[in-house]
Formats: sequence, structure tokens, C-alpha cells
Amino acid sequence: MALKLWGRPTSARTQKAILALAELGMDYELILASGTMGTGGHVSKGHAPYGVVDTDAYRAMNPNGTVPTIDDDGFVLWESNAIVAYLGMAYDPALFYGNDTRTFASASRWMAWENNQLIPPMHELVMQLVRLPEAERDAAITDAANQKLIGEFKIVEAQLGRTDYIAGDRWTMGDIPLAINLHRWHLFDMPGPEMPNLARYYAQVKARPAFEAIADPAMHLSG
Ligand SMILES: N[C@@H](CCC(=O)N[C@@H](CS)C(=O)NCC(=O)O)C(=O)O
Repeated sequence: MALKLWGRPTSARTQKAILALAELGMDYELILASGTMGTGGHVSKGHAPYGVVDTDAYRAMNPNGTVPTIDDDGFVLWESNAIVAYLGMAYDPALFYGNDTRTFASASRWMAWENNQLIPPMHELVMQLVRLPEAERDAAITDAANQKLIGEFKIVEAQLGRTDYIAGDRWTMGDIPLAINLHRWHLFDMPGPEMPNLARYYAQVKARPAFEAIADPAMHLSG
């Protein structure tokens, strides 16, 4: 039975699962689910959401009512970074972390960092730039979120001066969340300082065949 993934293609966290599955070359069934977005766009603009997340059956799997959630042959899991780590450990530990405990720990550290440091300002940006109705947008909030993001990307820039990828000199699962956030930020075309290591890294992660699964600008700019 193919793995089931509940989520929406415009969700950066759902995209982590999509990119991980593409890296693994796995087939899966995507079930559209969301309380905030649907085919037309965001609920703040009056569009109907995909739904599903408020049903009893979904809440029994994921009491948060958020996406993504997976069901892999009866094993249900939510939390996007846990999903990425699970898929790697279950299906290709060599690819995802060199089958090495310290590489796993280092990649996990950058995934937790992404959840804590990158996602909050990135969420602010996506709301201000694409999801909210124009009348509800605030240039000062956009600018503050971009400045916060630049500060975080400078930490990545310094790390990438020491290593080719975020958790060492080889690609790991730690590059999955970072690549998605970086791609989204480039598509937003926000002002920022020159960060040559980050630019080099963005070209590297974009060149991976699996990147195609999350490359479509519509997955990042639709609101
Ligand atoms: N920490 C959770 C957060 C999950 C989360 O907030 N997901 C967002 C999408 S990126 C969501 O469900 N938004 C509301 C919705 O689409 O209904 C994770 O990483 O999976």
C-alpha cells in the first residue's frame, strides 16, 4: 500500500515530506488537507479550505489539526521534521545521514533550528507577501520579518563557509528544510546582503533531481 501524505502543496512543512519522498524515489498518495487554504487560495480572501483537518478521523491521527501527517502502512506520524527523519531512517539511512549517529544528530540540530528560527519569520513573510488581502498587509511587518530572516541566514552563511552542506561536506536530511526556505526566500525576491556561500549552496541543492518536486513557484507564491 502506497504511503499516504495529508497536506497541501503550498505548505512549506508539507513540502519537506514531498522533498524527502522525492529524494527516496517513493510513490505516495497526497490527500489535500488544510484549515487555511484551498484550491482558490487563503481563507482570509474568502476561499474555502481543503478541509479534512477538522474531521474526527484526522484529529484521531493528528490532534493538532495541522499538516503534514503521514500513514506508512499503519504507522501514523505528524511533525514535518520527524517525518523527514523517519523516512530517512526507514528507507535510506545512508542517503539521509550517511548511516552515522553524529551526522544524524547534526542534521537533526539544523532541522530543529529551522523549525524554531526560520519558520516564524518565513511564515510572516508568506502571509504579508502572498496570502493576506492587500488591505491587511503591513510593510513594516514585512521588513522586520525579512531582517530577522537575513540574521538567521547569516548563521547559515558562516556555516557554509566551513562545510559544503549544512551538516557537513555531504548532502543530508538537514538540507531538506533549509533548501525549501531558501528557495521560497529567493522567489520572494526580498532585499538582502551578498551571501556568496548561501548562493553557492542554493545552486547545489537546486541541482538535485528531487528538487523538481518543490521547485514550482506556484507552490510558494500562491495565496
Ligand atoms: N511543527 C509542525 C507545524 C505544522 C503546521 O503548523 N503546519 C501548517 C502548514 S505549514 C498548517 O497546518 N497550517 C494550517 C493549515 O493549513 O490548516 C510541523 O512541522 O509539522
